[in-house]
Amino acid sequence: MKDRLFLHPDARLSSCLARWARADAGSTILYTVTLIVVLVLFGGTITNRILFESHDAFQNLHRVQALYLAEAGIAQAFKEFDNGATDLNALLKGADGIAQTADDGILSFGASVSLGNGTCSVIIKDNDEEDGDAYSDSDYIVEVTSTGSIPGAFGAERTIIAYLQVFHPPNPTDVRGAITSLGPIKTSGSLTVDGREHDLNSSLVNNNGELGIVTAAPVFNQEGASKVGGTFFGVDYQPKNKQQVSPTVIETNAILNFNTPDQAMGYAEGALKTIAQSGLNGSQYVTDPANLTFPLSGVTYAELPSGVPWQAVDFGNSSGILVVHNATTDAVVKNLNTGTFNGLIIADDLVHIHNTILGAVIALTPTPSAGNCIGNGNGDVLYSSETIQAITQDSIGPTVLQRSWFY
Ligand SMILES: [Ca+2]
Ligand SMILES: [Ca+2]
Ligand SMILES: [Ca+2]
Repeated sequence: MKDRLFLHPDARLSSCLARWARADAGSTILYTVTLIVVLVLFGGTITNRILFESHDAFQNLHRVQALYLAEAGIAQAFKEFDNGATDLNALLKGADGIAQTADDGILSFGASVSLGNGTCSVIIKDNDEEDGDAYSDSDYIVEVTSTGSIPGAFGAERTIIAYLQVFHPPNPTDVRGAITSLGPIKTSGSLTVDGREHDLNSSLVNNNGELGIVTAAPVFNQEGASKVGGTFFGVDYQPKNKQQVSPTVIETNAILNFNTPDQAMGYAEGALKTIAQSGLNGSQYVTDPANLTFPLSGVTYAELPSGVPWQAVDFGNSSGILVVHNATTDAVVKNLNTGTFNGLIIADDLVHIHNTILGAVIALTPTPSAGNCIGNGNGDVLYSSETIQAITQDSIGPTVLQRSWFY
């Protein structure tokens, strides 16, 4: 008889439990391994995500920094143009004066400047003004490209292109007197013409001015109680009447090398009109003075028809460069009765200054219409190179016309 093995119920139970335990141990390992795999995958995803986010944050930070660097380059170019006369044509060709070489369009601070943890690179080019010549500027506008760069794996580069309009400020030494005229001049009434230097507040700056009257005509007529003063070779002469005036502050038969307002300013012909028409800094261009808005600022260009004088002017508190001119050099502005004008007035035919002008006056016609009388009332023409310079910088200094950002 075959022995049959009978297990005690407790033994069966423990055997069962052992099997279960073995099975359980296997599934626990599987479970643990699965969990580890899930955790590794999940952790990896999170780590990747964190890394990605931090790279993204870095890149964003660097993009912002690069944009600021590009802005700094535009600001630096602006500052350079603002510092004084800038010969755009010379700049387009670079220091070697030759077109199409490596230094073309590089400003004084160089092609690239290190700033913070990056660099900014600035280059100027002529804008497309349809003259077919990228090395000859004819509209005073140049294209400034500034690129800010942050180096490295998560670096960034941003570029700004700005169009800057740049005009030469006049050299005040070209304005040789409080009143400079290509024609004969007569002063009468109690007009005061003072070529001594005055500051922006009309206060006297000693021994630093120009002549009172400079005229290309052979004779200057001083009449009535009108007074003329000025500075001759660094010595001031107070405004005095005809009997007491120092002849040194009056120059007759002066050689004046200009016939138009642009020439008087040293600009290319047409520049002042272009600025006036652009509306830059309040500039205005009119053919009828009734259309002017006061107070004047920037360049005001009144191209008046012959024989139609602009009369009885109240300047209010005007400033800038006022041009009254036409092609036949006989535009008339007459009876500048009230208000103040700070800056430079260039007129073909200027009759009767009765207001206060701080800066200087230039008259262009060799044959004034009204008996050459530039003033017969209570006017003051106070020479101020400081005002001319400041006003011109403000009126027609460099201006950003337009900007574009590139990424
Ligand atoms: Ca060059
Ligand atoms: Ca050109
Ligand atoms: Ca241009």
